[in-house]
Amino acid sequence: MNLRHTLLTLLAALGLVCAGVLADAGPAAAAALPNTVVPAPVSEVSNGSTFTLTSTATLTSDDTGVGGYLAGILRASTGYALPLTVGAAGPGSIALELTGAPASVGPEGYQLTSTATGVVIQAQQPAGLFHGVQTLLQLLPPAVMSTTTQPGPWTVPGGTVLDYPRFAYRGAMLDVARHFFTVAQVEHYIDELALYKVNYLHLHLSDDQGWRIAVNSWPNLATYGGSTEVGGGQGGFYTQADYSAIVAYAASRYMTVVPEIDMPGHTNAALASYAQLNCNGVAPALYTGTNVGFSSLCTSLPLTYTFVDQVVGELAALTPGPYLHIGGDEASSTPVSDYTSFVDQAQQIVAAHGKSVVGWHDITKASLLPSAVAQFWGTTTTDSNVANAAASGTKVIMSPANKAYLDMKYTRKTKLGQTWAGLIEVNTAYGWDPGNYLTGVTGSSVMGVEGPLWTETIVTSADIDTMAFPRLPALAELGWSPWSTHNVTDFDQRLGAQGPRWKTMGIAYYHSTQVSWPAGS
Ligand code: TNX
Repeated sequence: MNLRHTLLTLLAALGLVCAGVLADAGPAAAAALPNTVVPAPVSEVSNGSTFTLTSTATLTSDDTGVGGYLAGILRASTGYALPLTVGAAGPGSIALELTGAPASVGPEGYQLTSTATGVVIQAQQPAGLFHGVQTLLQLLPPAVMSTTTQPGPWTVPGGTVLDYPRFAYRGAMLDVARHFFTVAQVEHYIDELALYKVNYLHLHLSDDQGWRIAVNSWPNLATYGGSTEVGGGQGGFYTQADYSAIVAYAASRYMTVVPEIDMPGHTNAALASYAQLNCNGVAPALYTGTNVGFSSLCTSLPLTYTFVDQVVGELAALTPGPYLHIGGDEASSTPVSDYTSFVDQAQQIVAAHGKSVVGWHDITKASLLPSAVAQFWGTTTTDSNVANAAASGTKVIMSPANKAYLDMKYTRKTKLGQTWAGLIEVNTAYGWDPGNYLTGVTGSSVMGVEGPLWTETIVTSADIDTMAFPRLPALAELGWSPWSTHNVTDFDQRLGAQGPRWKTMGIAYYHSTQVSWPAGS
């Protein structure tokens, strides 16, 4: 190819690009908004205008909490006064309204309209306003997430976003048993999860290595059973007031806490705390290793069920959400008939305390109550017990370990994490359809998606960040966005747009080479 030919080709390409730009610039063009929002909205249409938030802007909100949340973020980064008027949201540069939303948005969805003069978010419930606010923040420049004053300009592309979730359950699990995390650390993670419209926080509150919630009727569980963790550190536990603080904080981010007490296996910390819970009456030593499957509650002992009833009773009383998770996984030292009889009784106890039972999918070996929910954590795409349970009405939360486990390494080089379920790069975490993955578990059998973070190797908040970001947003998108939006190239670009935000917020994310990160992020 000679130089003249190359030049001509370049000029022709430029001409095409310019024509494309011009064609998109007209206000009437039904172009998409800039590709920055995760999870992908149901629909978005540009109107070609731009709104700029200035120092004289005002906020109005029909909901105090959501208005205050948005004002807090915007005031910190813009340095503007942004006075907030609550109730009877009228005109305001940004208005959050509990009227006017189309019926299709449901309890969690919203409609966002931005024009040259302002932004209006309409929803049927405060949760929808909150999710709409997350979208608005992602339409503003990344510096909006800064906690110190930044220069701006604070522009929002003009257009309309109509949005609502595909699944009712979009969860993240944090294992606070293998390593303990403080209330402040959990709240920090809640804030990060909220950015991606996650609405359930599952707390794995007990395991062989630690019991993390104070139970008044069995005080040694926390004071002794909570006194260590993997590797022999000092562990810790939540007082009931601490736990309630987490629940309230989560609620302020429209997130429901699902507490888990893992039974009948994964119970060494409890068995070590009370000799009388053991079949032989002898308490084992506390455990700080990482083996699984060696401990079991004594399923033939009547006291075991008194214990379960009292623990579940106290936890249910502290938990406003509808679910209580009984674990039930890897009970390899419990004979199967003892296991199923234990699950039968445990689910009745949970129901008697007014909650729907959730368990790892191992519980589908038992015959379950209609309200029971199974959480699939297998690495296969067929499981006959789960399929049979789904056929009889059991709802399933999808957490396939080789796709959704946030403690798996990204690549062989990842320092943290495990490999037993495989390596999970970003596109692997994104590349499956929760609604059409497990044989016999499709459509309305699928309640949603959850990303569990087991913490055998996870010690700090930075460790949490590295394993959860960017895979958690990938799972959050699978839980929220319609399958019709699924497109890996588009996703990697939208995910890349989050990089500068995470950098601004100090989120120690993994710089996957699969993602198109903008320069400098
Ligand atoms: C399996 S998955 C477990 C956990 C471990 C995890 C580590 C499941 C329900 N149980 O006890 O922490 O693997 O990846």
